[in-house]
Amino acid sequence: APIERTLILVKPDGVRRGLSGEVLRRVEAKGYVLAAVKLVDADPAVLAQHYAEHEGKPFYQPLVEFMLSGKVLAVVAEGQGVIPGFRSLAGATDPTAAAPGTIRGDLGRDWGLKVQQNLVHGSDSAESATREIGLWFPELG
Ligand code: YYY
Ligand code: MG
Repeated sequence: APIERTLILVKPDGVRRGLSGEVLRRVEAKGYVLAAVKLVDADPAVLAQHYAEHEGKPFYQPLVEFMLSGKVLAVVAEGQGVIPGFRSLAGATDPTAAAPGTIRGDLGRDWGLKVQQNLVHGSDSAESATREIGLWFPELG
């Protein structure tokens, strides 16, 4: 089987708080390999496609605005089981509920108001990973 790859984003809250390195450290410590890393200003068209499944939900517009509020670190990581593996490292979507030991559980600073500020994104399936890597890293195609 080809090496499994996932798309990781360190969101603007994580970049602003200087946690990019801490996220990459946890990914590498787990044994995953960094295949591509770049710091970007998210393209609104890429974001719209990235979050297409959430269009129309109440949190969609604030989420997109938040993702445009600062730099995003886009990462392709690879390794056996990296798609569910990074979701485990990230922890639950809501940092207030995320378990200790996870990125969101250890480092999250949300107290119920801004679930979108949960530091990281990780692809949720092989199909999502392929799609999202194509969106954020068209040059890898
Ligand atoms: O995959 P994951 O990031 O854990 O959560 P999703 O359900 O895909 O939602 C994407 C993104 O949207 C989430 O990371 C934060 C934000 N969000 C929100 O602001 N409010 C919600 N009630 C649900 C999700
Ligand atoms: Mg998701």
